[in-house]
Amino acid sequence: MKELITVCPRNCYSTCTFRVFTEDGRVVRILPFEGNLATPEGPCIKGLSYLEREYSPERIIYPLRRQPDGSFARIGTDEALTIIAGRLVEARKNHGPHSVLFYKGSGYSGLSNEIAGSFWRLFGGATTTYGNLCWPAGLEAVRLTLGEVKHNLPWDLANASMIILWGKNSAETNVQELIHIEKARQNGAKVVVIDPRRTLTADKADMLIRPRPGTDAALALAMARVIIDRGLTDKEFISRHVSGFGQFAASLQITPDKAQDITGIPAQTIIDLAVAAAGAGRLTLVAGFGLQRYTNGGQTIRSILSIPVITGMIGRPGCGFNFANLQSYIFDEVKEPLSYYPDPGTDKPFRRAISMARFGPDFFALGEPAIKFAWIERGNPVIQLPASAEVRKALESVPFKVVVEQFMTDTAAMADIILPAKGVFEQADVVGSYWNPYVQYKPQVTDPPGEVLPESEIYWRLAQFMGLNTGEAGIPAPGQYDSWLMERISHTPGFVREELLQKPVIPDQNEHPAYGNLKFDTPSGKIELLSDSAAKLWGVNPLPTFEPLNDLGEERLPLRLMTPNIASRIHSQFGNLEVVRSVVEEPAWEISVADARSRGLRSGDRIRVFNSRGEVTGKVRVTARVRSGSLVFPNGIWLGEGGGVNRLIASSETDMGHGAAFHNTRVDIEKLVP
Ligand SMILES: Nc1nc2c(c(=O)[nH]1)N[C@H]1C(S)=C(S)[C@@H](COP(=O)(O)OP(=O)(O)OC[C@H]3O[C@@H](n4cnc5c(=O)[nH]c(N)nc54)[C@H](O)[C@@H]3O)O[C@H]1N2
Ligand SMILES: Nc1nc2c(c(=O)[nH]1)N[C@H]1C(S)=C(S)[C@@H](COP(=O)(O)OP(=O)(O)OC[C@H]3O[C@@H](n4cnc5c(=O)[nH]c(N)nc54)[C@H](O)[C@@H]3O)O[C@H]1N2
Ligand SMILES: [Mo]
Repeated sequence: MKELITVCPRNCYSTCTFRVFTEDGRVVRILPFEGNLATPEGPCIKGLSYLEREYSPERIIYPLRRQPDGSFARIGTDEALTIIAGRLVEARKNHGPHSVLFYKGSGYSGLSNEIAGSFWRLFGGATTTYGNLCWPAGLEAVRLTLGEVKHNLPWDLANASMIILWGKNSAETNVQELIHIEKARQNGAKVVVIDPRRTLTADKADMLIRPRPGTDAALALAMARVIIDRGLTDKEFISRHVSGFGQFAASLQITPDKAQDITGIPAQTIIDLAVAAAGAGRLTLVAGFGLQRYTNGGQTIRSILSIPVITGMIGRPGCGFNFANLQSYIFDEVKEPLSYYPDPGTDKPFRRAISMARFGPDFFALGEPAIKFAWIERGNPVIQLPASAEVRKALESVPFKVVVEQFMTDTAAMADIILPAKGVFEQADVVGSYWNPYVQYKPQVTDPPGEVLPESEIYWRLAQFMGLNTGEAGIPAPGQYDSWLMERISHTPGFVREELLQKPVIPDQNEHPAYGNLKFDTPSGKIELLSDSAAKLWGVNPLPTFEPLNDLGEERLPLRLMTPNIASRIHSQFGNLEVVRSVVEEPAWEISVADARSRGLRSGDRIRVFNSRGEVTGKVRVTARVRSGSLVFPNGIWLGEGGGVNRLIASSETDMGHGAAFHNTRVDIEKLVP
């Protein structure tokens, strides 16, 4: 048996390291790698399921072409690439390069993804997307306040005396974080969860606080007011390191009583929580991504962040604000937060871009040239983008579509040609993370099956068919890929290449505790509670404020729709695997006991969920885990399994960062008679 150390390249906080064993070129076993202090217990069920995923009989391993009757048939790789190259050249010649849409999702992370950008640049540009479905409102809120987006090492949580998991469901979306939270608890720390749902994480906490969705800023600002009114701030820290404190303090209109009306949390609970947080000594506040997927998401994160700021809990062990840690995310464009926004000055010649959150309306507003060719990789936009019915219509209007995929997803099913995508073990790469501080090398472990080619090679071959000169373009020839990767790493400061090939490496420049030198890369050089940039860039109040949710014209609908992530999937991935199906319940529409009773619903009943945008049908599950007034269904469920929640969701952006305000949605339901 051969053993290698590798890493899971999914878009997930944890980015687990694991040991993989092969026999006769086939992966036979996966075990934890204890040397990664963030993920010593190894991967979750999804990582373990790679044993099945890579060899699944449902995997697409040959190029497929749509037939006149709508079915797919296998074709040769050269034939597929010749057809694609011909279509690309034709589109560019007749309509210009911007008639080609390049859409990339978040299905795979690794340095090799850069090669796609090199190809489309060499092609002469394309229409692409800007913004992001995931986290940009929060990233921008943290950047505006602290200058950079980083936090302490994951295992530093063990040093905290109080941990507030604010809209973070670690037990499902970052399960390894619980290892460090459990250590803190053993050391006597108190753990509080703030989430409208009674999550699996809440089951492991000392206290659960359940605000109405989208009202967290009111809760946070009321807490800040209590802390200030009672003289519990860190005055020296504020005078040295915080800009705008006076204006912030003077602006706080939300009393605990008022916050009770807005959030539904008793005023006394708000006061007690504020006093406990200010007196904790070592408070780490961990904010998830779910609560910033609202029209007020950026302002919400700024409001919550004010609590560790005014109590001086920044730049010390056991303290801080954990949203994302981009210190090892060194290869991804988001490192320069504004660089992926449309920049008419520099970007236009190469790129025409539409907002990811507003994909449907922006697509139809594109003007000339219209999209004649779409290339989709690493993503499943037909079900993961908001207003998905419009997204489908947009893609239906495109005469020729290529999807690079491992499985027959709802998006792949719309392709004219499907190119099979590489599996996790089939190409070497380097992977960063937004939580795990390590940069990790992912060796090639097995050969790809069938005619699977990694994207780097698809692009190189395609360029040859099109007569493009890849020489200087950063698109390595097949035999040159490994040296391309090593060359690329060698430009990154703080790397010992040989060490990286052996085990995960924390870059030299990793700062711990984060902001330990108390230097902040903001215009004032201080932490900015008052941010002129926030007002200038995004048109929001320069101070953190509570903004009631914009209900997008559907105020009268009774239920707020929440579409969180679940343990058994990464968004739309993994749900098709036998091992995953064998351990999880079928997805169902979760509703509170009170809302179920008033509608005469019982678990197992079928319902129609609807609003002005569309409808979805499915089974209900009545549960005490859901707050009354909310309806919960996970995102990522395929259409054939009863998914399609994004049909109900509007294409609206968050207040900053061009994120998607998925959770602003209101719906109504109706019992279906069997
Ligand atoms: N197993 C698994 N792990 C994952 C993923 C996955 O799909 N599955 N996805 C990965 C990716 S790409 C991402 S972006 C992250 C997502 O990780 P998170 O963003 O943390 O996950 P979500 O489930 O969207 O939201 C977290 C919690 O926020 C709560 N929430 C929603 N609205 C509010 C609100 O208004 N106030 C408060 N206080 N809480 C609220 C939800 O109930 C949920 O429990 O996880 C990563 N890890
Ligand atoms: N309603 C609602 N919708 C949401 C969210 C929500 O909270 N609510 N969350 C949003 C968030 S946070 C995110 S990050 C997005 C995620 O949405 P997407 O970015 O679309 O990501 P995935 O659903 O993970 O799908 C990725 C696809 O990539 C494929 N893939 C995997 N590896 C490779 C590879 O190496 N090459 C290629 N070519 N393909 C590969 C997988 O098979 C999978 O089909 O969804 C968003 N959608
Ligand atoms: Mo995400």
